Amino acid sequence: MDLGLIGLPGAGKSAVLRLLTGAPAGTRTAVAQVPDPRLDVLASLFHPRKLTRASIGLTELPAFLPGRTPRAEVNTVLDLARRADALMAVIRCFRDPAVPHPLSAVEPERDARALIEELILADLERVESVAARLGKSHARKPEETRALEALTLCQPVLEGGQPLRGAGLTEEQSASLSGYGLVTGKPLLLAANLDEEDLRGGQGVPAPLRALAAEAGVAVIPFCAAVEEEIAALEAAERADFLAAYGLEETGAERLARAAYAALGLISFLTAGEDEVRAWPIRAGTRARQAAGKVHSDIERGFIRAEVAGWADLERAGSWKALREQGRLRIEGKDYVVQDGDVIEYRFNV
Ligand SMILES: Nc1nc2c(ncn2[C@@H]2O[C@H](COP(=O)(O)OP(=O)(O)OP(=O)(O)O)[C@@H](O)[C@H]2O)c(=O)[nH]1
Ligand SMILES: [Mg+2]
Repeated sequence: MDLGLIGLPGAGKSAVLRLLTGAPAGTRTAVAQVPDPRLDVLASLFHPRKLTRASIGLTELPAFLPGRTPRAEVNTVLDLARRADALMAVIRCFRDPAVPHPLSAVEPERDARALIEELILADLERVESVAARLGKSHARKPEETRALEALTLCQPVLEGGQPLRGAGLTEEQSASLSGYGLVTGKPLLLAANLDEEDLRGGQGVPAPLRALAAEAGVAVIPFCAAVEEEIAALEAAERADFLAAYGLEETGAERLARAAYAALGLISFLTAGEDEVRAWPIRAGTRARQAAGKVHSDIERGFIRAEVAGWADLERAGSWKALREQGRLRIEGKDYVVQDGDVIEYRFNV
């Protein structure tokens, strides 16, 4: 699963990529591990040889200035955005005059709105052209007829300046459009790159940006790239003190990675043993047998049952054995809908 980072020039996209992935400057695509304190708890119980976190791909898309960047360049960015599973728009909120803003004044709400409108416009153009082409076609395939019906629903939504995300398309309608490269149906997150003072003073996300996010129905995650760089350079012990001084429980990089994971529609089930403690990304709603296939296709094929514990129950019990003795281990069948934070031991036949 891949997250595309979009934004105006100098908003802090590269900083986000660097902070979440640890990749050296200049890298445009890298893998971010998703922080999960539950894994650390399990690791302290099982002392595994290996700890494997869930990961997501991050790609920095080239910057563009809505309304100014030539159309062909914007289209290149949009093509990259179409390949992402979700988008994170990095919005400059920090004022530092040493870093010039391409539109001179720092106005986060304007930048975010311009990006959102650009994406809506791109979809509208696409919807119009595809609908026109399919409408004229005399040899329309059944799936094209379904797509045309869905496009007819999309057009007024986009014309009204709204993204397809909240348009109430059924899963079937969305699926019929999946090959047409629409971007506003993808999950979107705003990452507000704040000034250090705003982070410390607790002012947080500027009110107009917050209002826009609420209006657009998207989450906005505050962080400060400059502060994050400082935190990244600290030892673990110093890090906790540093965060406490800001009144924070986790770093901005952790918040961003977690929000991205959630935006991608992913949750984790966990496996724990002496060999490995690991988080497995699945889509919310995945059933036990299908989830088993993530671990190994043999387990999916030979599935007998899943032995499931909430990670917190396992922590309280201290071991699988104690948990079993206390009768708190749940036995679930193939159709059990796996929950975030379930620790699972699969029983299977090969
Ligand atoms: N003062 C301050 N400067 C920042 C902050 N975040 C980023 N910068 C600076 O802003 C500049 C741009 O940051 P980048 O992360 O390169 O931004 P970008 O969006 O990748 O920029 P382009 O790829 O050139 O469009 C760099 O000089 C950063 O050091 C911040 O929180 N505070
Ligand atoms: Mg960059």
